[in-house]
Amino acid sequence: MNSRELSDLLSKHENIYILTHTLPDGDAIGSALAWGAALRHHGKKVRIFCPGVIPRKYDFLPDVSVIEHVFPPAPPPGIIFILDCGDLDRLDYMRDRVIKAGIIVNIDHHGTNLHFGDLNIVDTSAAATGEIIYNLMLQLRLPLDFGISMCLYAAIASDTGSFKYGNTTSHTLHAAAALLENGVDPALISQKIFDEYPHSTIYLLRDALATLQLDDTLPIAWMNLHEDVLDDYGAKAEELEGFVNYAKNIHGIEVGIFFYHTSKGETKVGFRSKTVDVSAIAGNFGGGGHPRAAGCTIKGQAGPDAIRMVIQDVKDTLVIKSR
Ligand SMILES: [Mn+2]
Repeated sequence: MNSRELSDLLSKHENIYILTHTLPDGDAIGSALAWGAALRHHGKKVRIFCPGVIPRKYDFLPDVSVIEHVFPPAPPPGIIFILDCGDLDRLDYMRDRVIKAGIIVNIDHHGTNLHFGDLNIVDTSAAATGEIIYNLMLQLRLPLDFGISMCLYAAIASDTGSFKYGNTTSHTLHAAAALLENGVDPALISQKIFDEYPHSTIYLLRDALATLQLDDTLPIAWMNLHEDVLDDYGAKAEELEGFVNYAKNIHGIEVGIFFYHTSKGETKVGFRSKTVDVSAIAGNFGGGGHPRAAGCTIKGQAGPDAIRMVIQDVKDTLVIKSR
């Protein structure tokens, strides 16, 4: 049982380092803050790290300002919790320091998780890492106060698209119900996470939709944007989150793809699908994720060639699937 090993480990260590992934989403941030608060209340010395800017829409989460962006070169020994990361590359520039820093506990729900930890708590049936943290807190009898409940609710609401996606299970809803009983305001959280955006976001969306293309024969739709456009509007890359769904949600489309060409000369690709396993397609390009939501980065290519290469791979996958 994972929780037994985990509680043994926790009884032996005072210093706790919690990390989550680059381009953090609500699950990454909410899970890390909740787990951090739970262990801090349990008497541990906790530090939380993220190799990326925390989007401003999460400013309402308690203690979000404690998240640090530089991992120390030689921190006092302790337990390193890596949350919501399928592989260590998701730690971006922090990776090399982190893997030398101590015992790694990998807590994640991605089907593509590489089990890189000394202890791996990987539950692919969980809708969110926040749902796993919720389970662990019950198993370890750690109290769920209002702040922790809010962070966990934000985490679970994020990864389920407000309980709309197929990953939502009865257990997910039981967890959410328990969090609401602790006083969480679901309307406030969905407004903060889903329903508010800066002016720049809507201009970016307009420009992205102007590039929308549908394949002539196969149910694939895609859009692209270049980082230069973001600079024009003073926008941040995090504002692109969710754009890919406009392609996927088109009636009759199976796979929606969003291509983001960076000034560094690479293309970040986001896939969403209705039934096709896009984590396998992302995997062909060194990426990963979930069957219905995945991503990869094409290094050294930021233009039509990257798009052609990926679209061809998606087409091949759909043709093989239809046979
Ligand atoms: Mn997640």
